[in-house]
Amino acid sequence: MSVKSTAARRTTRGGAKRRGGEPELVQLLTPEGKRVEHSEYSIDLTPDELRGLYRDMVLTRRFDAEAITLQRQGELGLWASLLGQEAAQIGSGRATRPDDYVFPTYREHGVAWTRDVDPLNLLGMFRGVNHGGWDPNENNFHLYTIVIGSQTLHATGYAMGIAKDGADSAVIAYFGDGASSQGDVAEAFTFAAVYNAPVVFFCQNNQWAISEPTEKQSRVPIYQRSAGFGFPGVRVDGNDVLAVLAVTKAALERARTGQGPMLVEAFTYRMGAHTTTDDPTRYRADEEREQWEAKDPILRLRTYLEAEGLADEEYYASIDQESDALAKRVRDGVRTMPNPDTMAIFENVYADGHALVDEERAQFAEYLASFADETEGH
Ligand SMILES: Cc1ncc(C[n+]2csc(CCOP(=O)(O)OP(=O)(O)O)c2C)c(N)n1
Ligand SMILES: [Mg+2]
Repeated sequence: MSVKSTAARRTTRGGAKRRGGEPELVQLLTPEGKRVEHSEYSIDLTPDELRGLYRDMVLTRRFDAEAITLQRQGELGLWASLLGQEAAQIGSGRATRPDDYVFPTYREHGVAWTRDVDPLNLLGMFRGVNHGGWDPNENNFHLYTIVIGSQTLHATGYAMGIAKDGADSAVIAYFGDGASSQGDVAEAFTFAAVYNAPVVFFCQNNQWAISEPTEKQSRVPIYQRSAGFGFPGVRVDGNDVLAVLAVTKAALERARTGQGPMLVEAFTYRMGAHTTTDDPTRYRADEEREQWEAKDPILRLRTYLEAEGLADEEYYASIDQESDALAKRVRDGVRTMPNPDTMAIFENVYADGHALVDEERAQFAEYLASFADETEGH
């Protein structure tokens, strides 16, 4: 795999074209599945690597669909689907190295997949049986973060730390278009720029923050906002896994080689609801979804693979089989997840204990014991 990037510093105005006449959006695979070149970003993948990206996206989508079903069956309290964002997540996740550190939001199931986090472990928090479900340091994949934008600060602090340690790895922070309006993100941009921190800010712009459209977040395309902080930004077609991979690799390499932070805006669309508690038909037009279905990231790569003769029916059948097996493992696994001990909620609040927590623990134990008396009385 090879990637090249020349200075991704060219600033652009809000129009659809860059000054050089190239589209504002970096694209290497058109929605019709045609391979195109870009003057600043390029990538050369082997057939195995291309098929691997397809497999990653299909399995991630299947896992996601299974999780939605499990929520509908009452096995999960909530699920935040990534439907439509597979290329943005797989492309960027596959751009990372094992020694890089990833700070996700609550929706980075595809990125988790690329970091070898067992998909089953992502479900514990959504089932309410744990607060995370994986060891962040095992795969350098931080726990999911629901406080919008806060992980960009954690990522920046971490990046400043590894830079001081002299490490040659980088950090990537995921966030949404809505999060880009948060003060935390502005503060993270400031610190990252001033300290030249090796961090890539990866914004998945799905054009909505629940029911709030992107026009309410920014008067300029999101990728242009980094310019005011003093570092470059680029907009990539978030439904083009090749372009996302090329751009993110270049941004991470830039960070690793001491050139500081970069903002990558992956322009995409989540075809599903914000979460399983949301009904997007209340605020989004059906035609909008239909337009984006035509840009489906998986279909796009499949069209290309087929046109190039890189995959046959046997290959697709094997991926389908693998998807079925993953879905079954996830279904069985979630249903048999052990419930935590009720008192466990008081653990891990403070490393060395705390008088107030001790008091609350005792009160709660007494409260639970009061039910035992009632049961005995009947
Ligand atoms: C600090 C904070 N404010 C509000 C919320 C409630 N909330 C959860 S998701 C969300 C929208 C986030 O939109 P965006 O950043 O675009 O991410 P997306 O879910 O679209 O991927 C909001 C407001 C929250 N979790 N944290
Ligand atoms: Mg959004």
